[in-house]
Amino acid sequence: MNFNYLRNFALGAVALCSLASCEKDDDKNSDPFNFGDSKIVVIGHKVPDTDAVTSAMAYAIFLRSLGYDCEARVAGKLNKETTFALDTFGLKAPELLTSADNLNIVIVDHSEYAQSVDGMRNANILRVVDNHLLGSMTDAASYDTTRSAGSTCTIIYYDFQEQNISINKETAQLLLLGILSDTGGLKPNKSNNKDSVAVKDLAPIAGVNDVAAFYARMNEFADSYEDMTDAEILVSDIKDYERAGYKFSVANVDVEQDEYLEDMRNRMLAVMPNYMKENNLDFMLCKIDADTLDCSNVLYLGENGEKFADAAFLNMGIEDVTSEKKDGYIYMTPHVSRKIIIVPRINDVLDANAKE
Ligand SMILES: [Mn+2]
Repeated sequence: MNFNYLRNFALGAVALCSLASCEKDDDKNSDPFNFGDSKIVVIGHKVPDTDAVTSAMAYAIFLRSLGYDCEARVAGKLNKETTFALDTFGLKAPELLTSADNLNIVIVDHSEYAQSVDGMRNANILRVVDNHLLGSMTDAASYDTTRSAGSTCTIIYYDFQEQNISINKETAQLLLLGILSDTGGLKPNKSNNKDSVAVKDLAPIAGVNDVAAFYARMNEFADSYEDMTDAEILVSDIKDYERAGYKFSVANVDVEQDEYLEDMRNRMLAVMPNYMKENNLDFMLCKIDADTLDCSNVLYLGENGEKFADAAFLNMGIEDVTSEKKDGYIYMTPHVSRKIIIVPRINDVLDANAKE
C-alpha cells in the first residue's frame, strides 16, 4: 500500500470537501505516523505483565485499522495472570520474538533497552508508546510517552478515540485487561481519571458487567506463586535498567498476608546474589508488598546498594509516605509504586553519583 499516496489523497479530500460534509473515513485512511508500508512488529518488555502483552495486541489492531501491515509479539513467557486473562476471553497470545535485529518495531509499555528483546539497538524503532519515565530509548523516530496514565492500554484507548476508530469487543477486552492489571483494579495511588473513564467505557463493550469482581478473579492469579521456585518468584516481575553508568534491577514481589513478609524477605535475599551475578549488575533492589498491611519492604544488594537505597528512600519528604530503616531493608508505608516512586528516586541518586 502506498501511504504517501493515501495521505495526499486524504489531505486533498479534506481540502476539497467542506468541513460540514467531510466524511470521517477520509481521515481514517490517512497516515498519521508516516511508518511506511513495511511490516511492523509491536512488542512490550521482557518478563511481560498483562499490560505489556495486551497493549501490544491492541496497538497492532490500531495500526492495522490505519492500514499498516502489523503484528503483535511478546518478549517472554506469559505470567499466570495474563494467561488466565486471555483464556477468559478466548484470546490467542502473540508468538514469542527472540530478536528485533533489523525489524521495524513499535515499542509499548517500556522505553529501556535493558528491558527489550535482544537486537533492539539494531532495530528501526518507529514509535514508543509508554506510560513510564523515559528510559534509554532516546533514539526512536516518534514518541507517545508524555501522557500521564496508569497503563499503556489507557494511552492506546485515547489513540482509538483521537483517530475516530471504533473499539470492537476484542480490543475492549484487551485494553480493559491491561488497565485493570496495571492499576491494581483502579487503585487511587496507581490510576487517575483517564483510566477510570476508559474502564467505564470499555467494560460494557468487553462484556464485563462487574468490573470489581472480574479484577478480583484476575488478581488471584497475579498473587499466586504456586509451583514456583524462589528464583522464579524473584524474576516473575523484575525490570532491568541502565542509568548513569550503572546496571541494576528492581524486582517486585507480592505477599497476600503480613505474616509472610519476613519469610519472603529471607527467601528473596537468598536468591538475589545469583541473579546479580548472572546479569552482571552493580546492585539490585527487591520490593516486597503486603496487601493487608499496605506496606513495601525494599531489599538491597550489591556495591553501594544500601547507600543508594538509603539516599533514595529515607527522608523522602513525600506527603503521606513514611519510610524507616530496618535490619537489612527499608520499610515504607503505604506500599509504593516501582514506576512512580522507586525508579525515579533511584535514578536521581545515580545521576548524582554518575560513574562517567
Ligand atoms: Mn508492563
